[in-house]
Amino acid sequence: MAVEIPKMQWAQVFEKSGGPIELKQIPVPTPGPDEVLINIKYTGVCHTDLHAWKGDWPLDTKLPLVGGHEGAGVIVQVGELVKDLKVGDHAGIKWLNSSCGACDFCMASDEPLCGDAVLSGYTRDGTFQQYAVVNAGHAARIPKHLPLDAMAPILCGGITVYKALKESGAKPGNTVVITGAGGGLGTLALQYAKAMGFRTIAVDSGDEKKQICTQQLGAEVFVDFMKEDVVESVKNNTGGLGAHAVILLAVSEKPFQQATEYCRSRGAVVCVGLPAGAKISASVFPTVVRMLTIKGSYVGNRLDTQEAIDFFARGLISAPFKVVKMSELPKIYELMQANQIAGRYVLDTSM
Ligand code: 8ID
Ligand code: ZN
Ligand code: ZN
Repeated sequence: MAVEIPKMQWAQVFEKSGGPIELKQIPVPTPGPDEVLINIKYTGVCHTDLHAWKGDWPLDTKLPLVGGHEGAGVIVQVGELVKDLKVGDHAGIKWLNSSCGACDFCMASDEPLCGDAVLSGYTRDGTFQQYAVVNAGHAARIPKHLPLDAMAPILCGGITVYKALKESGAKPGNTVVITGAGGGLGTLALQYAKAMGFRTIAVDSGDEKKQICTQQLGAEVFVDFMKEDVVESVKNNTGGLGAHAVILLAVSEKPFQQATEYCRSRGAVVCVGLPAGAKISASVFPTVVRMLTIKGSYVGNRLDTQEAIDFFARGLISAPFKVVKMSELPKIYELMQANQIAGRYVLDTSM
C-alpha cells in the first residue's frame, strides 16, 4: 500500500534556545533503511520540551530544532530493512528515537542508558511536525483501535511514570507519594499507581488539581504544598511512618531536599523530574539508619513502552488532556511555566 507523501509540511521550529518558535513549512524527512516515517496526528507537550526550548539542561540540543517526543500517528513509509511494521500501522515516537544496539546497556535492553542514544525533539527533530522519522525498533507499536489523542501522553509520560513506579519497589497495598501529581506525568502516575495496586498521596497545589487528583484519579489524599507542611501531612496520613515510596515529578528543587523526611524506613525516593540546576540532598544519618534508597529513573525501554500501552489498552488509564491546534504551542509553554496545566496538552497537527 503506497500513500501519497507531500514534499513539505508544517512544523514548530526554533533557531536558538529561548528564541521565537515559528510555525512554518519545512521538508518532510526521508526514512533511512531501518527507519519508518510517521504521519503524526497528535503529540503531547511534555515539560521536557520546555526545558529543550529554554536550553536549561547540561546537554545541548540540536539547532534549529523541532521539539516533541509524544507523537502518535500512522506509518506512511518504511525503510527497506524494516520487516515487522508496514504502511498503515499505527505507531508512536517517544523520547528514545534510536540507540546503538551494541553497547552493554543496549545488549541488556537498557537502551535509555546508551551513550549514543538519539533523543526525539532534542538531538533529532521530534513530533511537533506532521511527519517525523524514528528507528523502527524504537517505534511504539499502537493497536489500531486505540484513540491516538489519548495515546500521545502515554508515549513519554505514561512510560516514564510506569517505569518509575516499578523502580520504586513498592508492593500492592503500599502507599506512594506522587509529588507534582497534578501535572502531565503526575496525573498519569496516579492512574498507573492505582492500576498497580498502590495507594497514593498526591502533592501539588490548587483546587483544580486537588479536585482532579482525588475525584478522578484515585488519590486518597491531596497535600497542597503551598498551604501545608508536606512532611507533616504525609506522616500524619501514613500512621507516622511515612510513605513506602516517593516519586518526585515536580520541576522545583525543594521536594528533592525534603522527600527522605517523609519516606518510610527501607523506602525509596525515585527522582524523575529534572528541575534545572537542582541538587538532591538528604542527611546521611537517617538515610543510613533508616535504610533509605535514593535513585533516578529515566523513561523506559521498549518493553516498558509496550506494557505501558497495554495498561492503557485494557482501560486502566484515564488521565485528563486537552487537545488544541499545533499553533498553540507557545501559549502552552507559558501556562506550563506558570504551573497552570492540570494534566497534559495534546497538539492536533492538522492545519
Ligand atoms: O525520564 C524522565 N526522568 C523524565 C521523563 C519525562 C519528563 C523526566 N521528565 C521531567 C520533565 O522534564 C520535568 O522536569 O519531569 C518533570 C515533570 O514533567 P511534566 O509532568 O511534563 O511537568 P508539568 O506538567 O509541568 O508538571 C509539573 C508539576 O509539578 C508541580 C507543578 O504544580 C506541576 O503540576 N510542582 C512544582 I513546579 N513544584 C512542586 C512542589 N514543590 C510541585 N508539586 C509539588 N511540590
Ligand atoms: Zn517527556
Ligand atoms: Zn547502546
